[in-house]
Amino acid sequence: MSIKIEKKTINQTKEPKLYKVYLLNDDYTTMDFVVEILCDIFHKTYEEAVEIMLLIHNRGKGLCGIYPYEIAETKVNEVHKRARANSFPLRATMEEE
Ligand code: TYC
Repeated sequence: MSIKIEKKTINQTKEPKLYKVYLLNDDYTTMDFVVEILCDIFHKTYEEAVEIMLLIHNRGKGLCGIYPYEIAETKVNEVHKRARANSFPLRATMEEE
């Protein structure tokens, strides 16, 4: 008598890689503008936005959100477009999680 053991793959669906989006500090972008970006593009509350902005100001960079590749890329582009339109040098970066 033999016992058959069937190997079954429980979950073959692959999760998409996620990317962290950061804002970087600089000496020229106003604090108010960064707070506005965090509220409008990253959907933070005003209080969260102020906290993240101050962290960036004090430590050099700060995490704004974690997204699939294309959404992260769109956020970075939106930040740069809006910064350029307002003549600020504000930069965003993305890193694989
Ligand atoms: N350091 C800027 C200032 O003193 C404020 C600032 C905060 C700029 C966060 C960019 O991502 C940034 N006006």
